[in-house]
Amino acid sequence: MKTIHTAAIDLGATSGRVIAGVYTDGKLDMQEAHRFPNQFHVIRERCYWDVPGLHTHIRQGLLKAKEMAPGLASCGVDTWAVDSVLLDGDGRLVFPAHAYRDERTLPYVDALAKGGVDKVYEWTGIPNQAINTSLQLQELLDLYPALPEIAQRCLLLSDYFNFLLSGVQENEISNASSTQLLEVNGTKYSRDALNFFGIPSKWFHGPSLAGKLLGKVVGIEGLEETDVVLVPGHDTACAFDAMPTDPDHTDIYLSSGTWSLVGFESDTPVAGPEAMVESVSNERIGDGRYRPIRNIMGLWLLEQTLPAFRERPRSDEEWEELIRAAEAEPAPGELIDVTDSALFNPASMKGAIDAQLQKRSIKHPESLSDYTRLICESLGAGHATAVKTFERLTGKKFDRMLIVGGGSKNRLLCQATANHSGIPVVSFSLEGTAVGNIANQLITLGAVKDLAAFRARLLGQLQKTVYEPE
Ligand code: LFR
Repeated sequence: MKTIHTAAIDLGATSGRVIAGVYTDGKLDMQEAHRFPNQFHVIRERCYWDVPGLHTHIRQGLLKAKEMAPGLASCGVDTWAVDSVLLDGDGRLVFPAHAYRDERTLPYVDALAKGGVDKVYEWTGIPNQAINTSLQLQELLDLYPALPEIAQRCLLLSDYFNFLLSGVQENEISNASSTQLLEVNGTKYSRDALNFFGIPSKWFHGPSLAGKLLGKVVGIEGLEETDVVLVPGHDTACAFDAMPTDPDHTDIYLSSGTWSLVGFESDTPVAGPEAMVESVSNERIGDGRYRPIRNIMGLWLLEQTLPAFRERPRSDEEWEELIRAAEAEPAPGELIDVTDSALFNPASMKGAIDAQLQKRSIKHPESLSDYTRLICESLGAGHATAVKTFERLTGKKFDRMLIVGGGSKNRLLCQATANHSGIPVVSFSLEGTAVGNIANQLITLGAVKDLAAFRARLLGQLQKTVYEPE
């Protein structure tokens, strides 16, 4: 029986981690090698990621993983989507990396809504959203028309960290599909979309499907024998890969963290004018198939409300207490509209929620537990709407919702989702993104046949909690 050691580098918008995976005889054990907070920084109203800091944490995390498992076979990187860096011909950064919550793209959202949005959706299957790479690049190109002379390549952040680790520049498909620049009916970048946004086609190559060896780690002493595997670069694609779905069920998935991503796996996109109105994003799986999703604001609403309260939870026990107190509150009569763009990046989330309620002549909550209840119920309703939308658009009937990620541990959120959607919610308290990342490494290394085989084994090992609709 052979043991294979891998490391998942999994970067989220509010925290990053390097998880060491030990795979022996069909069983996966995961241990946290390194965890660190992440946030974007605001300088003169522009939002930036600390890319050098993240790189330092990746290196530290890999060295710790290597200490835990001297024969570290491979590593893989997944990150949040849409944010990119531009590189010159020597691979040097042309700009610091902008963060997607920056309001610089808002005028571009309006402009696209007024002209072109239907065409762009027809070409790419991605709706008009402020976070899109397309609009982020369009803004930079408008400001700096000479940019294409200096910048030779655009890499999403997962692609960029792969480049720093392996020396190889590739655009990976799952993250490429979040740019609004990939064609929806094929696996290439859309010439139409690139032309429409005025983005040089030389900035993007491929894209490559996940599941390929990029080469050995370069520049980190002690890791010369470790392979860098091109896993799905988008964290949500990794989380969906980790869903222990079983072939007897028709499952819809929820990856619940800063964002709530509700969607399913499909051989075909969910396209057309109605899908556009419903903001269906036809993102991709690492193998090129589709992962139609609805992108809902998520636990960002709660995370950002906490700073307004002195008694905010700081440990697992305090979180448990907060959830218990929120469960004891009466269910709110009126919910927040979780699609309200005023909640995207407000100076005060509590203030923005109160303002939305006030506009609708609804009294705002008082205590943190009241807000927690209101937010979880409202997210539950948002998740349910997404399920119903997909059922209406596809004619499918989903009989369960599988949930992974931070929110899968939140009973209130899981129960609210089950209640509003009328189907059982099956929670797997799983670091889904890291599991999917490791699964893709094991498949690429030849240790596991394919995703179906991985999921079947995983399912046998997992504890699950089922929330029946009440
Ligand atoms: C989740 C996620 C979502 C994407 C958002 C912004 O971490 O990757 O899928 O829409 O972050 O990149």
